[in-house]
Amino acid sequence: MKKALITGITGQDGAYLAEFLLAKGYEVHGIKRRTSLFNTQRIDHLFIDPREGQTRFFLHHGDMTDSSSLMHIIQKVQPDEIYNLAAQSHVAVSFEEPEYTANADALGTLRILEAIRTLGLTKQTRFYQASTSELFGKVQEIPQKETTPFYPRSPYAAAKLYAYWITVNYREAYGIFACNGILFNHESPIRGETFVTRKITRGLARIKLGLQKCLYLGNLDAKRDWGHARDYVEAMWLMLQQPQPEDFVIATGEQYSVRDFVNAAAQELGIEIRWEGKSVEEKGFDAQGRCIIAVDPRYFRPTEVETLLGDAKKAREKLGWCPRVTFDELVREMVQADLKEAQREQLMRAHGHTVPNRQE
Ligand code: NDP
Ligand code: GDR
Repeated sequence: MKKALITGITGQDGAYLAEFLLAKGYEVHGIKRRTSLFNTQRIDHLFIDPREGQTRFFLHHGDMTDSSSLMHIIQKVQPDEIYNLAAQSHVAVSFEEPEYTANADALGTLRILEAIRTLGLTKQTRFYQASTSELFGKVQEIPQKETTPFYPRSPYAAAKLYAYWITVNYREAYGIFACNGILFNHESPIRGETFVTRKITRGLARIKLGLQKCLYLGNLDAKRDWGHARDYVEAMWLMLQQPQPEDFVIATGEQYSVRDFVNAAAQELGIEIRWEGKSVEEKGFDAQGRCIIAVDPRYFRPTEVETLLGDAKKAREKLGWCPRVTFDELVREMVQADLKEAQREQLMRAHGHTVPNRQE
């Protein structure tokens, strides 16, 4: 039985990847960090207490900023594959916490690679690094592919740039089977609530049910290439099954603006939006003339990535990978899940329960 170790298992991709690998018959180990409240909601359905039944799913406490925990876990598990998904992954937050972001995202990657090397696992353990389309930042070529020059535009992207190159370097220097997946944005119903897609589907679903008045957003003109996380974790696995370690762009090849995403989600909910104004003054009104979308400059970034569009030709040809879920299907799945969530919230309120009114 193959053993996989996933850092960032409690995140969106970690949850989908764990499910995927368990279905493939792997023994799956995950690293979670200690938090004062439970942080395992996305993977609770996979957990079986080993004292109560047979399981192939194990969690270990560790942190990307703590070499000793990483070293200890890797030594104990002796994994065939490591998927390094853990990161401070929010671009806007990285401007507020640049040093921590560099520590977790850049040095954290080095710590794992060093553990593989010093534990003598260079021939045994294959390594996947969660690289990102944010590396392209201020784009130098359209669409972006593996050979497009990088131009990071945030502390997050700069940290990921280090992680990208240290992965390449450990591959070349020590012969580690190490791959960078340069993944474009991928979303799902379990996407973090503060990323723009989930913020939109959750916000509009709550507006539809009268739980929220207005959704405040930043740059509506930003364009992204959005896919579904379930499709993208399969590409991670495929990269580690190849005869040679290589880096791959994973993307849909289709691009939409944040405003397009709002329109698509609103349509799915039967909300008609009329847009008025430009830039910071832009607003979206519903059929009753109520302002339900407004721009809040608080969400603008000091340096923005305006447009990203990927070309996944290499992945198509070498991995046989292509996305299955279309943009409309992605939006529909997210909207329907958030509508259910909002209905649950509405019911709780109707029965007198106190529900926090969390809005980003
Ligand atoms: P999430 O933000 O959903 O998950 C991040 C994970 O990393 C969580 O499990 C989080 O733990 C964990 N983590 C954060 N800091 C630390 C730390 N110091 N030590 C240990 N664990 C830590 O991200 P996604 O699942 O969306 O993304 C997975 C990876 O892929 C990330 O590296 C991201 O940067 C990258 N990526 C994502 C893309 C996307 O569109 N989703 C596109 C390209 C790259 P906790 O749950 O406790 O917060
Ligand atoms: P991104 O995702 O920065 O691409 O990083 P995010 O959803 O945060 O932003 C996408 C674009 O939407 C604009 N935007 C807003 N963003 C947020 N979060 N909130 C808003 O209110 C808002 N309004 C407009 C942003 O300015 C941006 O242009 C994600 C993360 O998952 C990274 O970890 C990953 O590496 C990249 O995708 C690929």
